[in-house]
Formats: sequence, C-alpha cells, structure tokens
Amino acid sequence: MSGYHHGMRTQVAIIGAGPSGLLLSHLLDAEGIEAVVVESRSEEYVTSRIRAGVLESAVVDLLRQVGLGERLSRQGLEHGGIYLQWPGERHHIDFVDLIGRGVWIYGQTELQKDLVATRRCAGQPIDYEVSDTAVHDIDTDHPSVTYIDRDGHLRRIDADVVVGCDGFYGPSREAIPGLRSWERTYPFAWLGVLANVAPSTDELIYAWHPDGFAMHSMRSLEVSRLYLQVDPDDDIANWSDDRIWECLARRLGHGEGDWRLTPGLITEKSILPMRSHVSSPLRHGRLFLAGDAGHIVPPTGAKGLNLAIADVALLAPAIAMLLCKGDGALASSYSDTALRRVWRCTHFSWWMTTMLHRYGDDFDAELQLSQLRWVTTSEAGARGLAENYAGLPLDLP
Ligand code: RFL
Ligand code: PHB
Repeated sequence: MSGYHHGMRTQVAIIGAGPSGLLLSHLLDAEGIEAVVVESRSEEYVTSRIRAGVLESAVVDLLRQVGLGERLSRQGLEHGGIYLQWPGERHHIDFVDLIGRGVWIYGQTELQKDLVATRRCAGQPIDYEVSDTAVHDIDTDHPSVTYIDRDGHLRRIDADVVVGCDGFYGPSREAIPGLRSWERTYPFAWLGVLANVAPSTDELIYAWHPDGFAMHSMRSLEVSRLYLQVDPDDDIANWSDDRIWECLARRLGHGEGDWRLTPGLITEKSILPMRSHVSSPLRHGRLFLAGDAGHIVPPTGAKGLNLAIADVALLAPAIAMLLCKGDGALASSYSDTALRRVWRCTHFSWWMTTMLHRYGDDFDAELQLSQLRWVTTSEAGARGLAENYAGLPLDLP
C-alpha cells in the first residue's frame, strides 16, 4: 500500500453499492447531483447474491418513474395476494380485492443488475473491492471518506454529504455519536433454497406447521425460492437436498387435497439469521444512513428491500434541497420521517414472524392459530395484513 492520498471531489459520497446506494446515486443523478460510490465487494458478488424477491406496488411505481421499470415490467410477476395456511387449511388473501393493489415478484439480484447497468450507462463507475472505508469530519460542511482501493492506493473523497448505504455490517452507523439501537433476535433462522423448477403455486405460500414455518416463493416461472424454519445453530451440512424437499413437502402440505410440491435441482442453499434492529437517528451532521445500515427486519414480511428503497426516495430530494437550494428542512426531518415507516414495517415484520414460526409452548401455538384464523376470515384482519404487505404510501403520514 502506498501512503499517497489520491484525492477526489464530489457532491455526495455513497458507501455501499447495494440497492439503496445505487438507487440513491440514480435519483441524485436525475436531480443533477454528482455522486461517487465505493463498495467493498466485487461487481460479480453484488450482482449474484440471492436476497429479497418482493416489491411493493408503490416501489414498482417509483422504479418505473425513474426509468428502471423496463425489465421489471417484462420479467417481473404481478401477484394479487398471498396464501396463508396451516395443516388442513389454505386461504388466499386477495390484496387487490381488499385494498386495490398487489405486489411484484422481481428478485433483488435482477434489480441490482439493472442498477449497476444504469450507473454504467450514465458513465459513472463504482469503485469495487475497497477496504478500510472510514468517514471523517461529518460535523462540518466538508466531510470526507477515505479507503484503500483494489490496487492498494489510499484514496480520499471530499464531499458535501456522505451517505452510509453500507448494510448492517458497514462502518457508517458506528460513526453516529450517541446512536441508539433497538434489537430483537429470534430463536430461529431460515434455510433458503433456490431451485430450478417451476413453482408449484401461482402465489407465495406462507405456512404455519407444528414442525416449523415453511414458505414457497419464486423468482420466475422457472425458478422457485423456498424457505424452512430451522434452528439458528443448525449447520447447512445437515441438510441434504432430499431432506430439504421432504421437509418442505410435509410442512407445505404435499398430498393434502390435490396439491403437490414438485422438487427440482437445488442450485443454492444457505441459513439466514433473523433479527429486527432499528437505529436512531439516521443522520448526524453531513452523514446520513439509509437501508440496512440503519435498520434490519426479519424477512417474513418481505420489507427489507422495500424499506431501503423508501429511505432513498425520501433522502434524494432532501439532499437536493440542501445542496441546490441551501435549504436543510427535509434533511433535518429525514431521520424522523424515515423512522416512522421503519417502525411500521418493523412491527409488521415482527407480527408476521411471530404469527408464523413455531417457538414457545402450546399456548403460543394456539394463539398463533387463532390469529391466523382471524386474519383469514375477518375482512378487517385481512385488510390490515394486505395494507402492510402490499405497502403503505411512500410518504407515510
Ligand atoms: P445491502 O444490500 O446490504 O448493501 C450494502 C452494501 O454495502 C457494502 N459495504 C461496504 N462498502 C464499502 N465499504 C464498506 N466498509 C462496506 N461495508 C459494506 C456491502 O458489500 C453491500 O454491497 O444493503 P441495502 O442497499 O441497504 O439494501 C438492503 C437489502 O439488501 C436488504 O434489506 C434485503 O436484502 C434483506 N433481505 C431480505 N429482504 C427481504 O425483504 N426478503 C428476503 O428474502 C431477504 N433475504 C436479505 C435476505 C438480506 C440478507 N443479508 C443482508 C445477509 C437474505 C440475506 C442473506
Ligand atoms: C423471497 O422470495 O425471497 C421472499 C419472499 C417473501 C418473503 C421473504 C422472502 O416474505
């Protein structure tokens, strides 16, 4: 590593090239604001990691408005609702009937590729495989980011604003003095698999089962995404493909009525921990946090990616007002406004998670089943779920 500082000047330095960082750079570009993006992983890594799959309708509207809807409209699958089930019963919650809007199935991997391609087309590179990223002088009007680039050069970006879009393990959150965090870890994890087989369902199935939660999702009409509740200490080596399909079939109700789960070639499998985490404030001086850097939800409500997008939809105009008009009003209210939506989604994700996973004792199980019966038979119950799942307006009151 050379000790020489390669300096660079930009308006907004963005740490992290996940969906929040890249969408923010795109929204800022549309406002005429220049941003530099640095990322610790490689392009190959960020465009192939398998993560979320559900987009809220308002998020899809936003992506279309900003020119990111083309492939999404062609390849995404529009879903009108979800199935909720427990042994012997499967109920469709029809979001479109209940609240007039549905959701879209479009893998985060695909959105990530669209975002990388868009930034490349705009002639704006992403500095991949950086290390030792650090933020400085966020209490002043001239903050900076330093890092070591992939060739070992020490680099420095001088900016007007720094945005931490660096996920849960990134360094930005720690740079906020007096940060307060709320956290819940759950006594279970998800084993997720991707399989080259046509989904055995037209819409997502969330299944309560005495052996544990199971879920049938999808990425396309040819690729299925499935999940099983497992112990957080479980080892993926304990899960042969046969054992996974057997367990999925039992929990998803294979053979009940005439429904069948079709197994297929598993191309990816891993165990994901589950936690809720909220940090506050999401801003200190000229440093802002967006997406997983500021909050994590368990995946049961499909909110993680949607929240990350909602954050940057709020942040881009706030930064534009600050930098182009010298007006800091939206920048000052960003944290409180974003956190209102974050806490709503934190509650919804916690509620879906605790309703559907086996934990506790038989008393808990009976409460869960009672809740599921209420949500699937009461219009008020179903509407509450639909409103939260399909997504509240981006400018939540
Ligand atoms: P990301 O996508 O984590 O991107 C953060 C980026 O920052 C980079 N980074 C750094 N860059 C430079 N310097 C550093 N020091 C850095 N430290 C980190 C990272 O490499 C990364 O590229 O956050 P973002 O953009 O806020 O987007 C949030 C979403 O990705 C996230 O909410 C969802 O994917 C969460 N999530 C899921 N959400 C769902 O709704 N449904 C799911 O099924 C689902 N599955 C998942 C998930 C998250 C996972 N993670 C984070 C482990 C499965 C996994 C495995
Ligand atoms: C997914 O397709 O990966 C997925 C869908 C819905 C969820 C969680 C994950 O609630």
